[in-house]
Amino acid sequence: MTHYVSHSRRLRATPFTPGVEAAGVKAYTVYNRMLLPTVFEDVEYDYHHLKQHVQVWDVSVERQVELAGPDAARLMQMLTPRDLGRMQEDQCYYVPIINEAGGMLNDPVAIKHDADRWWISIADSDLRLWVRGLAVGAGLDVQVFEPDVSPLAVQGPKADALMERVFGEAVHNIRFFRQKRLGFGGTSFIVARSGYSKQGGFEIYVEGAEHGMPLWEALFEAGADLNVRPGCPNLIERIEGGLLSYGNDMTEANTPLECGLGKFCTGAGKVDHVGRAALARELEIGPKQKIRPLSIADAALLPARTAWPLFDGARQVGQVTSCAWSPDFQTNVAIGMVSAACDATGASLTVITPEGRRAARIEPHFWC
Ligand code: THG
Repeated sequence: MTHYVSHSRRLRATPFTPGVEAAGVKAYTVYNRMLLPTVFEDVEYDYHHLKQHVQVWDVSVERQVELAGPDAARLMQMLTPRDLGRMQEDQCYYVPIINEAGGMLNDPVAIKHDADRWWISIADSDLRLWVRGLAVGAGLDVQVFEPDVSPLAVQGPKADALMERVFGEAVHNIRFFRQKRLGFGGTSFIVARSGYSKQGGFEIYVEGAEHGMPLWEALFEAGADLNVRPGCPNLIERIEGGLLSYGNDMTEANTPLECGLGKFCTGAGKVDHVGRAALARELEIGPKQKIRPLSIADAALLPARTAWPLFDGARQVGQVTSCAWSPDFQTNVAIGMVSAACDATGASLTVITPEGRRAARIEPHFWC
């Protein structure tokens, strides 16, 4: 199956699109109404390279929702059950965002500039509208808008080496999910140790689209002998690592407890956030289903385009939401939403895939 993408203003390009296309991007997906590369060489080649070297990723689709004003901190805490009370000004927090019924609206990274200014680095849903609606409804003194910020990720085992060459030794002192403002050319960017892979690395929040290509070019020039390549979030690697994909592995129909994000609900019952009562109720009775790592037997399966029903004998106990063949583990690695009644590790299940019925097993943990 080969298709083309029809371009228009509605499907936004990014500040790095000229670099991505000159490098020969082979496929895109659409995320937050913007282009997200998914393949450069092929998914398996990109996967091995990511685990061995260093890649530069155009993740501009991680759009920022900026909260600015005297009520920014109050609004930010209304949005999430994670307790933000002790968050330092150089920290980034992975925060579940839920509606009044406890349903997941997004699973972004929050960046605190100071009490009056925050960025929410969003997954694929129109979160800005919800945030602005809440601000208007509650009569808060805060601006809510999408700033001209485009994240560029540097991921892989050689990310520290490459980043040092462009931003200096200060990069080594940035701890996991912390950020520092570092100079580049005549400007400076927030650089965080974070990113949508388990291989380590950084995200550079590029402020001002005009700075995109100069930074892209500087990274490729500095990294030639490190075998730097353009890359993108890799389906195989992110499933092995258990990194969730909003819209795929969970939707508004799921709660943070179902998604395994209970450990981020540190403010449950303590702070005032939308969905507090619903979350409290669920904490008492426990989630009815949970995200689980699954392996699926036999030959390589094509990626899932729909949820695949999962059975224990004749009883449906859930669905597989993401799947890929893992060259390193020589099995199909998958993420599924499985009934809590059936979450015994090792449970033998059956999954109905477009390529037929397969044996599936709940794994004790994700692969890396
Ligand atoms: N970085 C930034 N923005 C993002 C993403 C990102 N926006 C979209 C999407 N990714 C949001 N979803 C996630 C999912 C997982 C993580 C971050 C954002 C993540 N999780 C780590 C984990 O699960 O191991 C660590 C979480 C923690 O310990 O705090 O990194 O990638 N800017």
